[in-house]
Amino acid sequence: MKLILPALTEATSPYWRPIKYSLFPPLGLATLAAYLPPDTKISLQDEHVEKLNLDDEPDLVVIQVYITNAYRAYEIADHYRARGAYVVLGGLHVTSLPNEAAPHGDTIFLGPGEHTFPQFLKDLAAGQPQRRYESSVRTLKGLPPIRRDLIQRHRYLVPNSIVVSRGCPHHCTFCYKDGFFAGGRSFYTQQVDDALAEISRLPGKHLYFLDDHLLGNTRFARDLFRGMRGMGRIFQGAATVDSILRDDAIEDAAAAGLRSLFVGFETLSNNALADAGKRQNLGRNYREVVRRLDSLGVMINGSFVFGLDGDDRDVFRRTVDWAVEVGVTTATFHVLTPYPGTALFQEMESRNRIASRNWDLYDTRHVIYQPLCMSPDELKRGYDWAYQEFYRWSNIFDAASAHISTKHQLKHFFYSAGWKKFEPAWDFVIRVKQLAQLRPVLEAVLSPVTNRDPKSKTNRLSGRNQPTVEASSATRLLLGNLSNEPQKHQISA
Ligand code: B12
Ligand code: SF4
Repeated sequence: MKLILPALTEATSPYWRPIKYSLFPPLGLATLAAYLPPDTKISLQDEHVEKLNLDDEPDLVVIQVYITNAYRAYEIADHYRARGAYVVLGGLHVTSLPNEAAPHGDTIFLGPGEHTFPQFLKDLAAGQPQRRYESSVRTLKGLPPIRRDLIQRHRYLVPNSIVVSRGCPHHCTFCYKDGFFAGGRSFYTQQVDDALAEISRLPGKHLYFLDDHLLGNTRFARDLFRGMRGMGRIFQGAATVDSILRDDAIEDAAAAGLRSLFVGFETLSNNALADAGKRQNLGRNYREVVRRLDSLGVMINGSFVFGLDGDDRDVFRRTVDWAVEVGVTTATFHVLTPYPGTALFQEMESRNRIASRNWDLYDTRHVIYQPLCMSPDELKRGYDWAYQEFYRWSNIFDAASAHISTKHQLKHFFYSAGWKKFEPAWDFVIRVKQLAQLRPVLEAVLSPVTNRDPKSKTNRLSGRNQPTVEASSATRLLLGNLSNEPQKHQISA
């Protein structure tokens, strides 16, 4: 039996970042593999990190299809069907466009696979597999332990990725979530004890929770984090702005080892938030979000979307300036992308605003629709500019200086620079298969910060526009001349 995560066509493009694709192993497939009989001979291949062996002759081939790997997934599926294998396809893109996927598979799956895949295996064993399975039973109770033994840990920087919930309680119009979970619950968690058991099975210290919204269920989150205290873990995850301000779950998370958080700010405009159905962000004080995380020593990966209907040509500079000023550690910018199956796609399609159906381009880096307040070219150039600008040495330095403690400043600097400024070094380490050697470095950068640093008195978020003299001079000493860059250039968009 063979399980495959095909790589995206973009693997040959100049934007290809091997490190981004060597972060996480194929968790979805390892989850499905747990339902196979223990004596099955299984091969799990991830094309992002290894060359596929396509000369074998498996009986059953299981392929996971995202939007940007869809064409490659279909190609591999056709190949194995021609060799006589039984091929099944599932995942987000198959769920969005089942009719497109169906001709390439013997069976297709819509939605999460925890209930349908074991049912299919029974039907297959009985010689009566169906053409199509749609998930409706949604529970993570009794989930068998993920087959992590099939994962080649040495190929990933973060082999300990984990999900303890599925979906999200919110309904943003651009998100994959509502389409993927249609026909059943769209947000549910594991039992806390099961989640803790899965965590304790993971070796090492560092974990990355890939849940859409780790604080989506406050009670679950609190119990989970309280159970994790004393486990000596450090971890990263994702949550919404409202959940950070809502209660003290974020403090429990920090006490349990949370060191960096992906936060969906998306836009600084209230109108754009309302348009995108992102009600949970409306009227929230973003600075307060940053201040709270900063006070807990949690670094921020801020997510921002460009091209929402209210966005004009100034949106790029406004966003980057804000992110640098408040001290966002890393920023992930996206060109608004209407994924098929979302409310946004339907809306744009009904207004003839979809400009391309080439799924390879649906990677949040290309403009595949007609924006309202600028041209597609302006949007693309503004997006490129924002990345360049945010990750200029001088801006990395400035953003790092926004924090309260010196240690947080240094961590910010190394994390942000390490992620974006040393691409050739990452490529080399991946080529010589030594990624695992860098895990202790990552763990060191994620080590705790106590904001009782005597040298730190205030920061920009608490009202002053400059970091404390002592703190910034310590950072400057360490960083030397790195920030000696020319003046900021004008936005090209
Ligand atoms: C980790 C992650 C990545 C990692 C790699 C993932 C990996 N190695 O598996 C990296 C960083 C490389 C990445 C990259 C990208 N990602 Co990504 N990623 C995720 C994330 C956060 C978690 C995925 C995960 O592990 N989920 C947990 C597991 C358990 O769930 P799962 O993988 O979906 O598998 C379940 C089901 O889908 C189903 N299933 C899947 N396959 C099959 C097959 C069969 C036969 C069956 C029965 C069932 C089945 O069963 C599994 C168990 O329930 C998701 C968000 C999310 N919550 O899913 C986004 C997400 C998948 N990514 C997304 C996107 C857009 C991208 C990028 C294009 C972004 C970019 N700008 O570069 C790239 C391209 C990826 C590609 N290869 O094409 C979108 C996909 C949208 C879409 N409609 O396809 C998502 C949903 C994020 C979002 N909210 O928009 N990503
Ligand atoms: S909060 Fe995030 S995961 Fe939840 S619906 Fe909105 S974009 Fe999707």
